[in-house]
Amino acid sequence: MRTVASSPEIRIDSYLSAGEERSLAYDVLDGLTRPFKEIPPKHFYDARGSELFERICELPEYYPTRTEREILSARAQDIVRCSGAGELVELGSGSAEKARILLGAMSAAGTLRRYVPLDVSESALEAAALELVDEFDELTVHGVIGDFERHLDRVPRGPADGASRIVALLGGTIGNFPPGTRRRMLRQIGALLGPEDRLLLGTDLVKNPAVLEAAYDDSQGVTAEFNRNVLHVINRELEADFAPEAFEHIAFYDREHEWVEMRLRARRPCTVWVAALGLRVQFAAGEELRTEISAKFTRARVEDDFRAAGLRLECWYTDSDQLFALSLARRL
Ligand code: SAH
Ligand code: AVI
Repeated sequence: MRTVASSPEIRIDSYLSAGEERSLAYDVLDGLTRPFKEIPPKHFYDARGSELFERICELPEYYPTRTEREILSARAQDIVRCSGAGELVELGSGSAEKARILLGAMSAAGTLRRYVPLDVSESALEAAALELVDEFDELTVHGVIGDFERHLDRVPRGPADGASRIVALLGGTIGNFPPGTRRRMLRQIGALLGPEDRLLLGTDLVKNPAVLEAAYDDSQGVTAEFNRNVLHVINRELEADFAPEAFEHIAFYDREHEWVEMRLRARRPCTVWVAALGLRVQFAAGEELRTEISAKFTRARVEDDFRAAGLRLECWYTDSDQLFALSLARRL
């Protein structure tokens, strides 16, 4: 562990560095030598990837961010009143733009104490911490730079006086895990909850495939650039020689699995050398590399996943067009 920042208001601990490079190396070695090539989506998010994601959130086609923000703005008071929480833990916090809404409601209720963001992106987490302590006088931030698949046990314990907390996983990020991993993650997140704590989970909902496909293949090509960013990350971190423009961005809705899949398709045959791994990888023309799944949910699917993870749905909040949902859950 390395403490990246320490002041009366902000402490940031990092569990990445050497461990993170190893995780990318493992994922590349494992994922690019499979019969169907695959890289997990967490490797999109270096500083450039986090900026591209912020641009995606502003796109007219990408409805999840603005819709979840609207639901939160309408329901934040309810959520804070119902939980009495004074602390917000946010997994995959990014720019913390939605946390700001919840922290505002806690501040108005007079309960606000601490924000605990956890993210792989150091740049996004540091910027968010600085902005938030400026905005809320009573707030302290304890940030954790880490991987929520490996470092949930590094999330600091809840307030010493037993005050309750909300653990949030927003934006539909839970949908980026395959179904089995998703339930395992929910169970591990559930282990962070005390009896009075709540999980706040954002899930994108099943809808017209045309709306979904446009959201992941925008007309300005920002999502395509975000998708190809993983190749830039591998080039830089593992001394590889991918030509990102030789790969076409693909996004389609898989009706059977009810998820959007993003892939990169080789426009021509290519051979890639990954120097740090001593690995040569061949792509045939048209061969695809899967870079992300983004599962879409129904209320029944969320309830089933909660039950399987030892949680129960307490409140279900959605928008008038039923595009996106926020669930408040607690331990069974
Ligand atoms: N919660 C924000 C950001 C969602 S984007 C929102 O709702 O808009 C997903 C975020 O999760 C990014 O900030 C990314 O850096 C982070 N992330 C992705 N995989 C992660 C992992 N395995 N561990 C920790 N953070 C991760
Ligand atoms: C972070 N995650 C929930 C986004 C999603 O919609 O699955 C990532 C994303 N991929 C393409 N656009 C946005």
